[in-house]
Amino acid sequence: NGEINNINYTDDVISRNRSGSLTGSVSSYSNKVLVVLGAQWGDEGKGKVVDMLSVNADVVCRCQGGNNAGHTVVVDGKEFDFHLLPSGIINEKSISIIGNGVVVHLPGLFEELAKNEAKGLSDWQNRLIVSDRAHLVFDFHQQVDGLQEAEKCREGKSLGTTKKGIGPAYSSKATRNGIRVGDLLGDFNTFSDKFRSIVATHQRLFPGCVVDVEAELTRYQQYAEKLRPYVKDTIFYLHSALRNGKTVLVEGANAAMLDIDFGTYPYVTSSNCSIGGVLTGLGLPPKVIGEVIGVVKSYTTRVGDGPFPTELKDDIGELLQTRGGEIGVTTKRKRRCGWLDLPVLRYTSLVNGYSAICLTKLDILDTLPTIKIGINYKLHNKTIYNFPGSISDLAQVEVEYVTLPGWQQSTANIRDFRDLPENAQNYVRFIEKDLDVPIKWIGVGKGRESIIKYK
Ligand code: 2SA
Ligand code: GDP
Ligand code: MG
Repeated sequence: NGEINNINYTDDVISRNRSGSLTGSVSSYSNKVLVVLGAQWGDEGKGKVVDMLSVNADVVCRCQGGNNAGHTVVVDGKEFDFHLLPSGIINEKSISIIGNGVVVHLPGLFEELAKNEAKGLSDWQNRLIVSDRAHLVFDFHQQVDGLQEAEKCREGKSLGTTKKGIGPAYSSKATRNGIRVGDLLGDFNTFSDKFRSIVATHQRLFPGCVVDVEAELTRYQQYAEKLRPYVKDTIFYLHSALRNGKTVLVEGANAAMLDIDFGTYPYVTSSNCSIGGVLTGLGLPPKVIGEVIGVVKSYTTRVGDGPFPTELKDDIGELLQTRGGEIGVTTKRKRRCGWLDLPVLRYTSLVNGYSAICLTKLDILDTLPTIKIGINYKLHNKTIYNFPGSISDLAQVEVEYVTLPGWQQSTANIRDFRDLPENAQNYVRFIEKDLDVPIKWIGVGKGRESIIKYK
């Protein structure tokens, strides 16, 4: 009937916009878009933060990445992991959008829906929208991801990708050979031609890539019909929602240090995981962006290869890994762990412009007698004030630390900042003062309820 969740989505609105009565200006939107972004190398706990904020959101969107992401939400002790679906899908009152900047592996998407349905996710059929402009990730992209990694590994230069085909799919997009959701839903013969051609291109480059083209086409013909009810022009939908006073929340995937432009290139993912990706991945102008919440883990983790200046390859690193349950949600790889790195956070704060921070996993530091924080990088014995763009410089930096006293008591049941041990309060204040961004929430456990509202 042209309405989803009371958001008008009729041609009528389009034509009225075109004739002038509703156009104008995005400045007339009464609500600004709320954005949640990872401030380090990912897995900061964005899923939990989005779940918390989605309670007040009409629409929750993913703007980039694919099912490389793994976002955990724990509700009443039940753990959900999301990869392509926005974590807000759990909230029965909000619409979930997979935006044009996302790369979508359809078998993965339907598997994820089925898995979560079995865990109690309901009514998603009325709440999921996928952009017609989103690019598809095919199984052959995943194969190529594996083949490229194996080739790099032989040269000792692997990236440690999730092998979900993300790099190859964004490559297809950039070389203009990609196939979009809209292509799949259009004329199937045209889609088939495109598919045959993209497979041939990949097989020329990677003779080891095996594809049963006819079987894939049959499978995708079925996916087309399965997907059709959920596909829309999400750009228009989102603007209609905003025009109608709806609240929109965006869930960044991966994180700023994995951003293809600003991260530790080439040890990055293939999308813009920082604020720019929110605009290009959803068709939103900067004017409509409101709060940008940086999610910061109280220490640092990284999964995959690449430089990590504050990494701890000792017992403390091991302790953070075990206590923090630092295991990849998608690949089950152990995450590398280290101290909090302020040069990283100052840098990503510049790029993303955080208006607030959510500091997660403070409880994981509960048992430590002392806690270090990386405060500066030195390169060739000189303090540097920018974040090195060169990977070889970054691999050579020496980190200067401050050591703060730990609190050695459990924070897991604390819900008021004033009840935190003094040393824990000081740890939080130290970070806040350095970054000059208010810390609004502090995470002290996995569950939805384990959060301290600070400011
Ligand atoms: P890719 O697969 O091409 O995006 O990999 C490129 C790099 O990006 C890293 N990356 C991630 N880092 C942290 N978390 C991610 N999601 C999963 C999780 C990771 C997992 O939530 O735990 O399960 O391993 C994620 N996705 C990509 C990746 O490790 C490479 O360094
Ligand atoms: P995301 O990719 O940023 O959404 O984060 P992941 O879900 O990949 O990893 C974060 C992990 O930390 C998950 O297992 C969460 O359940 C867990 N988590 C999130 N916040 C907290 C917290 O404040 N304390 C503890 N102990 N665990 C947390
Ligand atoms: Mg994750």
